[in-house]
Amino acid sequence: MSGSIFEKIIQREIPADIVFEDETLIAFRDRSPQAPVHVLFVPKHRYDTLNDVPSTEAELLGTLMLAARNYAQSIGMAEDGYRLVMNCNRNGGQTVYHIHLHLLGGAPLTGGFA
Ligand code: DGP
Repeated sequence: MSGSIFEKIIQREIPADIVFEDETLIAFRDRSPQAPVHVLFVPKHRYDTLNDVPSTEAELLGTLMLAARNYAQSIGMAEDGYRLVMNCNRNGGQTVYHIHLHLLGGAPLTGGFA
């Protein structure tokens, strides 16, 4: 399959507002923010959906969550709270087929998130 839009961001082929990066993942602001803070945490190794992640990669999923938690803490958002979301496939509202964790916060979040 051809490169995902997020692989293009990782490769610096298209611009993004990157807030964190290490050898495992990259985090950048969502281009269509659904909250005052809306950052995507994306593993550099691509899996199309959560369904494709083998159980041997449990650590990768934990790493994504902890990176999002750490970022929320670093910007002073953790005490007030935030939401983490990973959409899967059509009914989950997934539009980019390269797994990513949404971090949403900065204001009270009411209702759902799609
Ligand atoms: P999801 O619906 O869970 O697949 O979320 C995909 C998100 O990715 C969506 O909120 C919009 C965001 N997005 C899509 N393309 C780009 C892009 O090129 N740059 C940035 N920064 N965000 C993007």
